[in-house]
Amino acid sequence: TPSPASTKARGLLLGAAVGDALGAPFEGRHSVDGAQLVRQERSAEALRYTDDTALTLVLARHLAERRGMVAVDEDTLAGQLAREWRREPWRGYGAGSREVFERVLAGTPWAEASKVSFAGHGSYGNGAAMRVAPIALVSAGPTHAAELARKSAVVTHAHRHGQEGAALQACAAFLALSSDPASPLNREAFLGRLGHTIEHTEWQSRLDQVRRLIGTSSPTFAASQLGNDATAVASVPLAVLAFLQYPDRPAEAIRYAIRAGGDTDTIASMAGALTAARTGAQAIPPEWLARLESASDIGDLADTLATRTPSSR
Ligand code: F2R
Ligand code: MG
Ligand code: MG
Ligand code: MG
Repeated sequence: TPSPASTKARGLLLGAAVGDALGAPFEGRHSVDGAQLVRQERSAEALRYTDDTALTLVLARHLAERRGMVAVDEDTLAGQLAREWRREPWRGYGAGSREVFERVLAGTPWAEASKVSFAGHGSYGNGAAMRVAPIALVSAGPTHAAELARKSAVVTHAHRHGQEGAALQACAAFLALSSDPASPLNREAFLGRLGHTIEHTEWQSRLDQVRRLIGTSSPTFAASQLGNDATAVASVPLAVLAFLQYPDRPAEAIRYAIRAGGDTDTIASMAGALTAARTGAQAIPPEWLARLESASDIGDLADTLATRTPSSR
C-alpha cells in the first residue's frame, strides 16, 4: 500500500490535472448548468488537460530534479516552461505567457522578457498560481511555500499580483497537504494562516470575502463577489473558497469551481489540488482518473516528489 505521503502527493497532482481537464470545455462560459456538467462527467471520452497541468508537471519535474539543491532555479525553470510551450503550444496558453516564452526561447533573459507584456506592467494573470501546487511538496512550512512560490512565479509574472496569487495557492496547498483528513478542517485557522502569509491589503480583503461566503453561497453568487477570470486576484480566492466549501470531497469542490463559470479549468484545477492534497487521491472518483490523460505518469511523478525532503531556501 502507498504511504500516506504518496497518497496525498498523488492527490495534489492528480486533483490539479483532473480539475483542469474536467473544467477545460467550459473555460470562458458565463456559467455552467448542472446538466452540461453531468454530461461531461458521464462521457467516456479521454479527459485532456491544458496549459495548467502541462506547466504544473514542468514545475513538479523541476523540483524532483533539484533534490539536494536550492528548490527553485529561476533560469532553469524559465527555459523548461518555455520549451514545454514550444513542444505543445496547442494546450490553450494565455497571450501574456506566450509572449514571455517566445522571448525566453529567443535568448532574452526572463527578468527582461517577463516585464515586456501588458505595456511593461508584466502579467497579473493566474498562470503562475495555476502551476504552483507542487511547491507545497518540497516546502518546510507555509511561509517557505509562499517564498518558493514567488520565486517560481517571477520568471513569467512580473506583476506583484501574479506572484501573490501563486504565493497564496502554494501556501493553501501546503496547509491542505499537512492537514489531517481524519479531523474536520479548521477553516478559521486555515484562513488565518493564509492571511498571515499574504500581507498585501487587496488579498486580505479577498480572504475576508471568502470567510463570509463559506456556507450557503452558490457558485454563481461566489463568482459575482470574488471574480472568476484569468487574473490571479479574481480566481485564486474562488478556488480557496471551493476547497473550504468541500474540504473532504474533491469531486464536489471541482464541481463547485466549474459551476462558477469563467476560468473553469484553472479554478477547478487549483480547487482540485487543494482538496485532494488533503484527502488523498483515493477520494477522487476513480472513473475520472481512468479517463485522465497520462494519469499513471502523473502518479509516478507524485511518488517521486513525496519522498523528497523539504528543500533548503
Ligand atoms: N488562455 C487561456 N484561455 C483562453 C484561450 C484558450 C483557448 N482554448 C485557446 O484556443 O487558446 N487559458 C490559460 O490562460 C490562463 C493563464 O494565463 P497566464 O498564463 O497568466 O497568461 P496572461 O495572458 O499573462 O494572463 C491572463 C489574462 O489576464 C489578464 N491580464 C494579466 N495581466 C494583465 C495586465 N498587466 N493588464 C491587463 N490585463 C492583464 C489578461 O486578460 C490576460 O489575457 C489560464 O486560464 C489558463 O487556463
Ligand atoms: Mg488552461
Ligand atoms: Mg484557464
Ligand atoms: Mg526548508
